[in-house]
Amino acid sequence: MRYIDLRSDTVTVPSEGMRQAMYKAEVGDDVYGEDPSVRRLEELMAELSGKEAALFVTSGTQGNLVALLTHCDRGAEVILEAEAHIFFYEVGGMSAMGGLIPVRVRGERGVLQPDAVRAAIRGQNIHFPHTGLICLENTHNRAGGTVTTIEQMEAVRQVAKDFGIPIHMDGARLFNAAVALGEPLAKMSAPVDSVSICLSKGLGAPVGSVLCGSRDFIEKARKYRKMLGGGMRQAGVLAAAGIYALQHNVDRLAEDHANARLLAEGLANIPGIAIDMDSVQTNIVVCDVAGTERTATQLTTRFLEHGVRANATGEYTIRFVTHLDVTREDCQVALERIKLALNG
Ligand code: TLP
Repeated sequence: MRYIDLRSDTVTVPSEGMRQAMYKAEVGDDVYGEDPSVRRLEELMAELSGKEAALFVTSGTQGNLVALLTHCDRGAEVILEAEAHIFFYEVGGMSAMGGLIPVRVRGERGVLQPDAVRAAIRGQNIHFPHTGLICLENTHNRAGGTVTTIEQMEAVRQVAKDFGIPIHMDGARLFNAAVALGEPLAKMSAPVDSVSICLSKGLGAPVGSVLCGSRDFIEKARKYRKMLGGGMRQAGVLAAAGIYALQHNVDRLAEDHANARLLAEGLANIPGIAIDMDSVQTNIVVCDVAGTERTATQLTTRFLEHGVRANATGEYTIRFVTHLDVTREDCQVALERIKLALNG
């Protein structure tokens, strides 16, 4: 039986064309700034994001941590959405490595509300830590791949501007947001000072993310990347995969979004499974399985026995993610297998 892997869009493997591009990549020592493929990727991403400069980093986690260290001094508070990936899934790096204090603000379907951000900003008081940064996450992973629109980002930008606080965006899946809204990446990045964008999720590259920002910001960030062990040498083989992904795999994200909707509609029709259909905006489907009277882990174990991989993300929540290695037919088959698993 061929497993249908819906655990994450990180599970994709490089295609033949991508492997060819990696094989042929021109390389050099990137710590000396001599890898032409890395430089090309960084220039391309700076252009696409509308920022002055970009930095190739090893992962989304490293991109976010480098950004936080670059923006903030130790002891600062960082305002982020209550279930932000930076808080939830990055091993507490912001506090362990940066001495930063997370200030969690509940958003609406993962979207930070300007009034709530304003209320979380510390005033001038000898007792208070300083608010160093506001973080957005677009799309928002734990909220189900939800999109923050340009207007919503602009509203937060206005608050940030009033207090002189920079904004970093965890844009691991910013291309998904851009495709869902039909907006260019540069417009999606304009309201923020820095953005970290993953190549190894829906875009299908094996490794890497790119941090984009002003020239000064990226120059400082390059040093933090080195400090964290992210100074790579002949990284052009990886950058070439990223360039290939940008050239071939962006527009097709719309297919993943359509497949996620198909999956969500099918799942919502299964007794005991509940889905907030308004949260299904891109390639992630989060469903509540409490009505099946089984836990998420019990169910994902049964799904696995029937050839479907999915992740339990809470006691009664399961996440499915569509990506370029699953087809529409795979999603239909997955639904049939899930129904069988539930009835067995
Ligand atoms: N998310 C992974 C897991 O860590 C949960 C996934 O399977 O979705 N920001 C966001 C919004 C992310 O979803 C992820 C990865 C990251 C950052 C971190 O990227 P990597 O895995 O490259 O460090």
